[in-house]
Order: sequence, then C-alpha cells, then structure tokens
Amino acid sequence: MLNPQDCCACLIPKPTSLLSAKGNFIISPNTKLLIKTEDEEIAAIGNLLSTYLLETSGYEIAVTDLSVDQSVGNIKLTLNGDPNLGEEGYELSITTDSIQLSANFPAGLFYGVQTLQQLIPIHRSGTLRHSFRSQDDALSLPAVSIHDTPRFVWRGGMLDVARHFFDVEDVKRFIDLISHYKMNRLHLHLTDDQGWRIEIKSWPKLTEIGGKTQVGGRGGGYYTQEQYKEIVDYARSRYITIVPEIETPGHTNAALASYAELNSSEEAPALYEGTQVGFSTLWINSEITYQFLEDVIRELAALTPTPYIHIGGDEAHSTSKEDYKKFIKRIQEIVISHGKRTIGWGEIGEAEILPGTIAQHWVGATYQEAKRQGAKIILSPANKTYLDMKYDASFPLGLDWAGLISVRDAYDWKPGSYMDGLEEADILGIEAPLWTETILTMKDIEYMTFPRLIGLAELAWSPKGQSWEEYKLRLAVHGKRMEAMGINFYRSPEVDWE
Ligand code: TNX
Repeated sequence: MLNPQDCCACLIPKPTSLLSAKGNFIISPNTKLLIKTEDEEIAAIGNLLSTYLLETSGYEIAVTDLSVDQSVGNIKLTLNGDPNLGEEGYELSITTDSIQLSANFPAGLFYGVQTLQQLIPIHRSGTLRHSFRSQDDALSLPAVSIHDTPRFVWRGGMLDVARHFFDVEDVKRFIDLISHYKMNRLHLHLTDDQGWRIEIKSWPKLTEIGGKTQVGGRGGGYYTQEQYKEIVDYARSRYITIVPEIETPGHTNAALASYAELNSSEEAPALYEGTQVGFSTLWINSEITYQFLEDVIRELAALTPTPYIHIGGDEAHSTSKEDYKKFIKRIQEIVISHGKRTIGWGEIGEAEILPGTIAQHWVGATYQEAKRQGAKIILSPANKTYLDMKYDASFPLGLDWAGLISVRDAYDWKPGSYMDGLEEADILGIEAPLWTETILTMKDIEYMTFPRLIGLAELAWSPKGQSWEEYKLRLAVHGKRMEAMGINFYRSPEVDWE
C-alpha cells in the first residue's frame, strides 16, 4: 500500500524520471509566482496556477515579473530552451527554498503545472482546500526533482456529441478533466445519423432540421460557429487540439434528412433516433455531394486553427466498394485544398491514401493497408480504448459488442507491440473514444471515462514498461483526488480504493 500523503509516488501519468528529496516547500502569504509577464501565453498559465493555489492554499499568490524578484521563497516558471524537453516536456524542481518549473515551450509549462497540482496533498478533510490559518495545516509540496517528456504525440479522448448532444459547458469540463492527465487532443464526433451538431452557414438546414434529434428523440441541439470557436479557444488554453469529425459517406442520415438533393433517390428520409448503423450514404456520383462537402469543410477549416479534419469513413455498408474508394480519394483532396490533413477511421486503408492522411484504427486490419501507403496510425482498438464498453456484464450504461473493458483491461496492454504489423514509429499515439448511444448526462460521461481514461493517458504519456500491479496502487490513492475533484468515477472492485 502506498502512503496517501506521498504524492510523488502517486502521480498519474507517471513521470519519465523522478527523484524525491527531503523536506517540503511551504506556500506562505509571501510566496510569489515569478514569470515573464510580457509573454501573454505564459501569463495565462501563471494565472491558472495562481487560481489553483488560491483555491487550495487560501492565499492570493501574486504573479510578478521574474526580472524584479528572486527565486528564494517563490515559484518560478521559465522557458529555458532545453531542446531535450521537446515540445511538451518539462522539468520541475521543488526544494525547501523554491519551486522551479521550466520547459522548452509553453505546453511543457502547462503539463508541469498539472504535475504540480497532483503534488498538492489531499487535506484530511478529504478536499483539496488547506487551511491558511494554522501553520501545520498550511499547503506544502514535497521536495522532488522531475524530468518528464511524453512517449506519444497523440494523446486523446473522443466525445460523440451526435448520438446525444452535450452543451459547451459539458465539453469544457471534459477538456479540463482530460488535460489534467496531459492529454492533448479532443476529437469531437460532430455528425452522425442521429444529429448534425455544427452550424454550417451555407447549408443552414443541417442544424435547423438535422440538429433537432438525438438517440431516443429527446432534445438534440448544435453548436453555433461562435460556440464552436469558444470550445476551440478554451481547448487551446488547456493545450488541447480540437479534432472535428464530419462523418462520411455513411452515418449521414441527419444530413440526408435535411437536404433531399444529397440522396440518390432525391428524396429526404425521415430523421432517425435509433442506434442501428450502416444504412445511410451520401450520393457518391452526384456533384452536389462534393459541393456540399466543399462548403462544409471550407467553413469548418476556417473555424479550426489546427491541421486536422476527420472525415469518418467507417461502416459505409450502404456504399459500394468502388464508390467508397472514389469518394475517399475525393474528400481527401477537398481537405488538402483547405490546407488540412485528413484523418479517417481504419477502413480508409481500402482506398488510396494521399500524403499526410492519418488512419485511426478501431477494429479489423485495414490499418495495415493504410500504413503500407504511408499513413501514420492512431490507436483506438475497440476492445481496449472504447470508453462506451461496459466495465462488467452488469454495468448499467454502455454497450458490449467489443467486449467488456475493465479498468485493468484498459491499462494492461502494450500499445507499441499490440497491433500486428505496426512498430512504435508507425504509431502517432492513443485515442479513447466515448460513443454516446447510452450516455445521457455529464455524470454518465464521467462514470464511463473515469478511471479508464487516466490509465490510457498514462500509456500514451509515460515510458513503456507499465505494470498493472504497480499502477493499481497509485490509482487506489488517486481515488481520493478524483473525489476531491468532484469526478463521478467508477470504483472498480479490481482496485483497493483508499
Ligand atoms: C462503432 S467506432 C462505431 C460507432 C458506434 C460505436 C459504438 C466507429 C468508427 N463506429 O458508430 O457508436 O461502434 O460502440
């Protein structure tokens, strides 16, 4: 059993290297946060940390320019230009005198701040609030020296906002939670048979009609372009890249119901509120379809500052092979013409893969075809990473077509060698999708996601060589932290929760 007060031993994801030392750094009313204040991005990270320290220590920690002050007694955040830290790594040194966090880029400082947060002990009240009234109740951080860089560049979650719609506040909370575990991608599955969730100004009926429904019929909804930008900006401030997905050519009933001219029958089908897959397809041999995609991708690309547009491509059971190949080639050309890179589900390996395209494996072996054509692969094997699979047979939420995924199952596999024919260098990283056919509320989202996602976040960040026996001890202690963070997590019987 780990000592719950030994936060260094309980970090998730586990850092690349960590050396504990004697003593603590105590946060006092005089502690200052030293940064280069003229750098707005670093100032924003400094403000996030000082807000967190105010909540946990009770002290207003002044954010001050580092040119005018000294390290001793203070917390210092700097960019030190150490190329060994890469784009996302950081170094954190806590001594009895000072806290020094440095990185090569701001993202590294952000991740160092997440580690710092996990080093704040849980107060005996069970919360993260320490009392500033008495000395022995003060907030103190253990002396430690950490050097930490990620294993994979792609560390993601996916939220299906099409089967059930989740509002901007829910998405922001999801971003906060996953970024705390150093994830850097949020894939939003924006369209499917049951709903179209992103405003497209040149095709307004997509949301006026196609946005009205969801699984089970209650509710629905969509993001205006303004709201979508708000999500993108919020995610950016947490070093998360939003990856928007417009699912094609199947999973398109919401679009087909909105515009008759997208159907080969030239008749619009009814809106759909069930959970079957594979029955819808865009009209592949009509130029209107490509005009439609051109408009959608143009508008989406303009809202998306980052390089990726996901075009779906899975389960196109109502599209002939020949049509599918033609379609996948053309849609990649459209994405490229807007300066973006295409991501598609593994099936796109059956078609011609253009330079820069990424394939996301979920089931089957088509990823191998994609790899052969030069694509990099994102790992989302359904039997390990699908957060919508039940934890056990009696679980109230979720599906089980890919099997039951216990907390151990989601953690205890080796991403570098799990997939036939893939080597570490072929793999961009790991993404954990949450499909929401059975998921209705934010509480449901959290229950399916935690704690499986944080194990997957560790597989994506920490060096290889994981051991479930070791991890489950850290997770057991981490339960208290999730409680203090207000996360509705599943207390799996595989873990001896503190
Ligand atoms: C398969 S994964 C799907 C989704 C479903 C999911 C349910 C994938 C690319 N397609 O449409 O929501 O299973 O687990």
